[in-house]
Amino acid sequence: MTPVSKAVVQPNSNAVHAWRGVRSACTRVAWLCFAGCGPTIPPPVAESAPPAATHATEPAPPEATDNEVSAGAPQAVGARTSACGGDPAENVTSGGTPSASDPGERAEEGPQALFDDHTGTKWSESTNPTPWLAYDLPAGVARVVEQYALSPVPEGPPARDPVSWRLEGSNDDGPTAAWTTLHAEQAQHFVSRQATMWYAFANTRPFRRYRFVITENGGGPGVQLAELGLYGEGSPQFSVDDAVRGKGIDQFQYSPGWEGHGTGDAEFRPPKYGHSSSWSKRKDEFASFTFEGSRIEVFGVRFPGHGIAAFSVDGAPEVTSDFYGENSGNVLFYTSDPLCPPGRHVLRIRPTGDKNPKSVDTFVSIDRVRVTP
Ligand SMILES: [Ca+2]
Ligand SMILES: [Ca+2]
Repeated sequence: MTPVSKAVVQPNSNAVHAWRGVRSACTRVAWLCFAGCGPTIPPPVAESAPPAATHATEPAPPEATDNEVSAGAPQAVGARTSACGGDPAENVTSGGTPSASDPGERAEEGPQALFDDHTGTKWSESTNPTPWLAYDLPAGVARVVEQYALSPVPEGPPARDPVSWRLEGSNDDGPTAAWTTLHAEQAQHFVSRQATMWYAFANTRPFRRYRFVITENGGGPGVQLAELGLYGEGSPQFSVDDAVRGKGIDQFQYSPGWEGHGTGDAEFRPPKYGHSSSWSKRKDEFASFTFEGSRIEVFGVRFPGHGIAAFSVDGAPEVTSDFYGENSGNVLFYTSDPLCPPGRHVLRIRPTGDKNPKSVDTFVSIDRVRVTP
């Protein structure tokens, strides 16, 4: 196999995009999606005690290490799915039961936080560098998983990121279950704290249980992870944080009247996706987001001092939504109509300067978008 690496530094932003691939005879690909600046990665340490659970009594499937790292939307596995006559790839982590080798540092930092579609919540444990976490599908349900996504904790540190791991499946119950290795990776590093890394692998077998076994972390105490998504065949939905800026696909552009974009407001309620938000109250200021897909959704921050925003795709008539609320919250404020056939589109968002009479101001605050391919 011949490793290939390539990196591009985009002008007019701090974004660094890089991709590297390893070619093989495998017909599937694994891929990573990211944007932003690369963290400093400390050297790894030697692996400590392995997970207590049993492992791999079934033969491993063919090697699936044909990796590509790219800036942009996840690459579809199998048939393309979209909002135009088909559902996106199913995220199988719904209605089941998560578990982990170690309890979270805090009650809200247990494994359930990995499956809430929000990078402002995390699974965190402070001592074991090689923990495992598992997801049992609802009783009687088995699904074929062919791709998965990892989102880092926005504020880091990289020393607590997973670096090497294997993903396993099982149809057995109990602590002596036999696990089949579906995919394994080594020496992986998030390129930015807004990164989501996507991997795909060849699999045709449905499993009731999936387990993510971390075999190496970044050298620090314990492991943290914000999200783990397990997907079937097709094109999965994906989120882009408001802090991912640039002139390319799947990036935000803001006119000068917008503020924020940083990743340092973790302490402010409500929890923000990526621990960042972008806000403006000036009606002549625009935020725009270019994407390729069939639907876009906008999540923002509800607050007592927020006003009314206007949304438009490709210059179509605007649709308005009120960001005011008596209590703060993280809310889906806009869902586009299906954009068929899937293609390239530009979303624009602006504060209207109008507000609910109960609101004390006219701010509009964006947290993230979710794109349906
Ligand atoms: Ca989460
Ligand atoms: Ca955000």
